[in-house]
Amino acid sequence: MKDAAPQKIYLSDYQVPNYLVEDVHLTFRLAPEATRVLSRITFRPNPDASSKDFFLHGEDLQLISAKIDGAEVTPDLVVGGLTCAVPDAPFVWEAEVEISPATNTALEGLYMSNGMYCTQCEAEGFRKITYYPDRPDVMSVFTVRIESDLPVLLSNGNPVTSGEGFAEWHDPWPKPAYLFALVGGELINHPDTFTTKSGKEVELNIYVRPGDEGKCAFGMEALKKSMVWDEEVYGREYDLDIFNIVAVDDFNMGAMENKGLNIFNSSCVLASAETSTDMNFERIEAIIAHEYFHNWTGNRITCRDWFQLCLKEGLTVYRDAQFTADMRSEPVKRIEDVIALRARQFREDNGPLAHPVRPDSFVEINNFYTATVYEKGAELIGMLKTLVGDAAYYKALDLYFDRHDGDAATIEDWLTVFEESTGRDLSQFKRWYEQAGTPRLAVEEAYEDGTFTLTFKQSTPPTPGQDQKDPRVIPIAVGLLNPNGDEVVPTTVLEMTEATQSFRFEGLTARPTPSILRSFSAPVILERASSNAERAFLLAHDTDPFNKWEAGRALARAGLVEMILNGAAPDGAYLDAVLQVLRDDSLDPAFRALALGLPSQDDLAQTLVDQGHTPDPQAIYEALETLKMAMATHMQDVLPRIYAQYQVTEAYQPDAAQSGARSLANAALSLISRVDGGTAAQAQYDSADNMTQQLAGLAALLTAGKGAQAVATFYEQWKEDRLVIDKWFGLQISLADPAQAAEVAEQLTQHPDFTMKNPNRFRATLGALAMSPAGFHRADGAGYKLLADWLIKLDPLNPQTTARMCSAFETWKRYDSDRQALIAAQLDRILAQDGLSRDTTEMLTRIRG
Ligand code: 0A1
Ligand code: ZN
Repeated sequence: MKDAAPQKIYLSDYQVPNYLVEDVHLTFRLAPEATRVLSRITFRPNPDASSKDFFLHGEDLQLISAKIDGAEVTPDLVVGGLTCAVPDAPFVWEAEVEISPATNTALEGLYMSNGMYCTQCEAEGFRKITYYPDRPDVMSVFTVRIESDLPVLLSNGNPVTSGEGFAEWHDPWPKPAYLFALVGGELINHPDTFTTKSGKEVELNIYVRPGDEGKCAFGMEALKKSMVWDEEVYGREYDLDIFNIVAVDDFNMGAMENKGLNIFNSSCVLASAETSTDMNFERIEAIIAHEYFHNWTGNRITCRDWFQLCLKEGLTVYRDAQFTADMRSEPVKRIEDVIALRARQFREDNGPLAHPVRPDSFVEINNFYTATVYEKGAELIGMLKTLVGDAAYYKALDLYFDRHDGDAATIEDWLTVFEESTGRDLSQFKRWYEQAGTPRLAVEEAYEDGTFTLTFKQSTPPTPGQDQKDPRVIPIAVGLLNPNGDEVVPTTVLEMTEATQSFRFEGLTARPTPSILRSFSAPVILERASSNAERAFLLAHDTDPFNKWEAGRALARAGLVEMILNGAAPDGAYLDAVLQVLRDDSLDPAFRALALGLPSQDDLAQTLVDQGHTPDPQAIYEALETLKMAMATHMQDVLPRIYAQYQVTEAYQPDAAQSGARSLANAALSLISRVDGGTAAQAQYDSADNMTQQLAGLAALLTAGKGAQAVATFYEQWKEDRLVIDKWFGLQISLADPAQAAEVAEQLTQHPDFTMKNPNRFRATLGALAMSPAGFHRADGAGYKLLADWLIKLDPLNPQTTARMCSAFETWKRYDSDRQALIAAQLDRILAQDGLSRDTTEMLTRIRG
């Protein structure tokens, strides 16, 4: 059955399931193009349901036979599944279906990757495996038998028995179908064990393709650290005898928290010093933690329906960020997260794809695994914690785990727990879940007779389908500095609840300089008239590391805007201020590396739009290049000193201290290469014994225009390592001259190693182009056309990845009318394709507006 016209699904239409599932037995007879799936499911009518209609989801299944209580039945095959007459009492449903994993290029349901069978069921992939009520509020215990000659056969839960050609698994914890997983392959195991705080021994395994076994140790350590951390910080223990992780090369997302059997994009778990950068290590540690933490926030307590996705994702992202902050540096993690939030979530919130953290409608749920649901969802948890305080937060979490263990819960359940446990009314806070758009927070200051007054005004621009916004509660962390730079009022959280609200600080002896929104205490855009002198003052004196960094960023941004709009020269005050930071050896090197970073091209484009201008992508690019050159010359005396001082001489470790030192040295190298003709970069490239150093060398060579030879040797050295070759594809495009980026990308799509069947490779190539604004937005439209050509080719194979990449076009309305016309033509060309997927159609229709 093919899909009919895409239907919009509304949160307000939620109905409880008509039938509940007591238990599920599945048998898989694995064969690449003809896998048989036998299901035996005990259903019972739901006493709370108002209808007796029996409907099972099913897609791309060939039904072989069906029985109810042992008697053959002939169900009606309808769009998206089947219906059948059933008894008005508990009954046993049996079905046999045939599916074809080898031809499943969408990577949803059961598919094959390099000869290995694996599954991806979130959000609605289980219906491609067998007929089932594929919705998260139907939870059941699963027993799974896998029949195959492959040596490794895995599913959720604990192993029951295995023998020649089969294995059986039983998962005692009731779960929704989206957490089901199966793996079969010739895999190598990296084993370990963990003893929980109550003394239970857990077997841990990371399964990988032969050849990758040397890249598992870091992931295993990260897993064990995550298990300890969740016990210590949230009191959460692991609940099965075994925890398996499997690495797969072809995967649409980062990783998946299937109960007891996490499946990872190999790029998010495999790590070695030679092949992974410091940034890769940090990300891998965070994703392993994220998936592990889902065992409680997502699996033990799941979501009632997909509108509640942020219930598990916002909370789990928040938890993994806390973990990274504890393992590494809290301020550095916060700055990195805010950079990412602004780059992805603010961008989304400000355009045609804006939606609430808890959306109220969707066509394709896969399109709502967004920065808003994940990252803004996490910001909401952080704000809640700031508002109620740490102790009350953990007390509320204990109540949440106690009360909702085993439930498919809602945001209402979550907020009720906090209301009951803290006595606070959270009805205004709830607006953060319901209203899309980033609030603007304008601030004015007054000082009189020792009293300093801050007056805030909040407003949120309209977003698609939401014209009016109500004021939200905003925690605003503020500190005050006196004129000599000392802090006179330490961080204080102001709780703003009105549209306009003033806060007074009394008993001051001089007009202070405020440091507002410390640690980025709320996901808002602060609008504050400030002078460069004041920014430089905060950069020098603020005790809050986030705002110290933020002041430097604001200073850089202001100077760049002057350069872009008025052809101004680089701002000398900025160059002096950054030089001071660079020289200050008392500051964390990782912080200094971040302070040397500049706002992105995309950030500057949005800044110009906010100031009423139409951004010229090429002018933005050139201003950034000019400023980097000015930094390189202005700091010429200090950079080589920094570069030498922060070389790591000990054996490579991907920890915070070493990676901080390398990030500062490499930030210096990147500037040095602009003035030394690439000499230092070549030396580093030639002598590097780890990927962080080698890739930084290669990047600096490409920036210096001296990369050709290194690009060739790098390929020769790494052509057997697909994750390293992804980097090779991406870097050549993102560091290409914007005038050539589209051609470079196009040539790379002709390279024998390019394949659109692997999402990592596709993203490394076309994604790199889409994320290089000057190249992508080249005035002749070559970037738009190339991306559209490839999205058209990919959509029939992999709708999910195609749809996600459409967001490259989400900012199109900010550009001039020529560019808008070129983009519109490409959007319409894609939309006109016969049989375009529901995923891509929804994304492009929303973007087109
Ligand atoms: N729940 C996973 C992410 C994930 C979501 C959807 C997927 O397929 C559509 C796959 C993975 C996580 O948050 O890690
Ligand atoms: Zn998640």
